[in-house]
Amino acid sequence: MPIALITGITGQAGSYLAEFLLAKGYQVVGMVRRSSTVTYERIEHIKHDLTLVQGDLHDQSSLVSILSNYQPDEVYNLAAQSFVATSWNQAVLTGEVTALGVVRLLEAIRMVNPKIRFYQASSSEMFGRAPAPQNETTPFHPRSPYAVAKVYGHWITVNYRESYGMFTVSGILFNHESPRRGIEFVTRKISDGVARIKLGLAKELLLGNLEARRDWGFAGEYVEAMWKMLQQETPEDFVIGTGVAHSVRDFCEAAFRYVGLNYLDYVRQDPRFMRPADVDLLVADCAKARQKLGWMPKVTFEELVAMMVEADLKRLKDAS
Ligand code: NAP
Ligand code: F7E
Repeated sequence: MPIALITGITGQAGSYLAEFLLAKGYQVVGMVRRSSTVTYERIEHIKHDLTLVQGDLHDQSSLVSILSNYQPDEVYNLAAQSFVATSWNQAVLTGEVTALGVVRLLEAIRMVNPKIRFYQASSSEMFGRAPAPQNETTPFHPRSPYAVAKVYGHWITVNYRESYGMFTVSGILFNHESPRRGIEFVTRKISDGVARIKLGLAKELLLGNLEARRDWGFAGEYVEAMWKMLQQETPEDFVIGTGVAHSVRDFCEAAFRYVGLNYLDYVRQDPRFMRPADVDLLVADCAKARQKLGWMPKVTFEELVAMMVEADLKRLKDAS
């Protein structure tokens, strides 16, 4: 039975990846950090099939002992301070976890077993201002402390491959969303806001930049691409997205329309949600993933919006 270690297993993508690998017959070891409250909401339904171990990307020795104790064949590094807006308020912490956390894990792998296959969760945010569509050869122009940290994570992953011949790959994923998305990210903030307004629990929805355009796909499908990257004969980096961009305004329009409302009656702009520097347009050219991995997303933008609004309506109705 192959063994996979997932850091960030309690996060959105980690929970889908764990489900996917369990279905493939893996023993899934999940690294969780100690906190005063339990953060297993996204993995509660599969918790008994997982091996959960305490560790933290800040703590090198915890990484070494997890790798030594469980001897994984594959490591998926999904842990990060992943919220872009927070990265301006906690720039040093973001660098510690999202950048240096990667090299701590790579060093631990190099020391314990350099044959382990390693996946790094890189991000389309690294492209920032680079002209769209973006692919594996597009130069980076990061626009936030988060994106800068991810650029370090990307290049150190490439560097360990080139320096030590290790099987390390960087998956450059564009925004992926789902009903399990953190509530502060814009898609989930909108789906939750729409559901609250529809159910009479809120009157308005406060947002920042409505014109930013993103390539939004369904997280449940993107985890297969991560796994496929580690099954290749040679390690290479891949861009993963849908190839279609929509604005935050489009997302609002579609989500409110889904429940029979007009977003213009409820959405207000609030400067508190504007960023010091934003990214205007990200859209993936994922021709390489299509050709080499045979990976293609199926869930459309409209289906994603509907899935997220439905899930929030159900959650809020069940809670009332
Ligand atoms: P997420 O929901 O924010 O999950 C982040 C995970 O990292 C959580 O499990 C969190 O644990 C863990 N974590 C944070 N700091 C840690 C630390 N110091 N040590 C160990 N674990 C720590 O993120 P996601 O959306 O699933 O994204 C997964 C990865 O892909 C992240 O690296 C993100 O930056 C990257 N990425 C995401 C997207 C996207 O659109 N979602 C696109 C490209 C790349 P707690 O539960 O304890 O907080
Ligand atoms: O913002 C705008 C905001 O926070 C998207 C992370 O998973 O994907 C994610 O980063 C856009 C930005 O995601 C609000 O200014 C407007 O232009 O949902 P977001 P993100 O910054 O794209 C990448 C690929 C990652 O790697 C990251 O880890 O929406 N926006 N009004 C708003 N954003 C938020 N959060 N809240 C608002 O009220």
